Amino acid sequence: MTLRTILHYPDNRLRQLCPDQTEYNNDLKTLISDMFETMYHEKGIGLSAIQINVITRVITIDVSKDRNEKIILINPVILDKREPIVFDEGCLSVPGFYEKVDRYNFIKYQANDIKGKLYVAEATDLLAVCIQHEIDHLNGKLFVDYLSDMKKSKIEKGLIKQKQNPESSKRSENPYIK
Ligand code: QAP
Ligand code: CO
Repeated sequence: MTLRTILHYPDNRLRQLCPDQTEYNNDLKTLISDMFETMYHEKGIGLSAIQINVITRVITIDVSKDRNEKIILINPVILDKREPIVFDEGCLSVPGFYEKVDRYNFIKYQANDIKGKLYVAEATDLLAVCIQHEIDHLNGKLFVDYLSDMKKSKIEKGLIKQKQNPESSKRSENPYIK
């Protein structure tokens, strides 16, 4: 179990297109357990491997109140999406900033499990939005890319300033955990 460092916007390493995860071995198990440890430590509900600088299509999620419902998505693909909604989103790679993003409130998706077995499932509400957000990461996309240039550059400047003066980086609680 190892806490990994999370990359922060505007780090260009977050902009890579991640290739499929093809090996289902102990390295993958270690990656996933480190991702959950890091995600829980940082009070996140979703984390993609690329956020800890591992360039592969692996996602960990837990949107439950009690933080005990682990979801693993490997090579996820959205098969169907319905019910457009606007959702106020944040990201562990964009700490302290939240903005509205257009998403879908229902998705059907496929993914591999930790043994490589393909499964199909449906998700709604926060889980559905979280999966859409995390799949964007696998394609090098961040929620700030949906915002106006003005909002985006404000966030970029804020995070660069925060890095130069780390005492100002007071991390708030994640408001998505009810
Ligand atoms: C992505 O985000 C997400 O700014 C996961 O100070 C977000 O876990 C999907 C976090 C919203 C759907 C809806 C952010 C924690 C965590 C922060 C997160 C912070 C502390 C964000
Ligand atoms: Co994110």
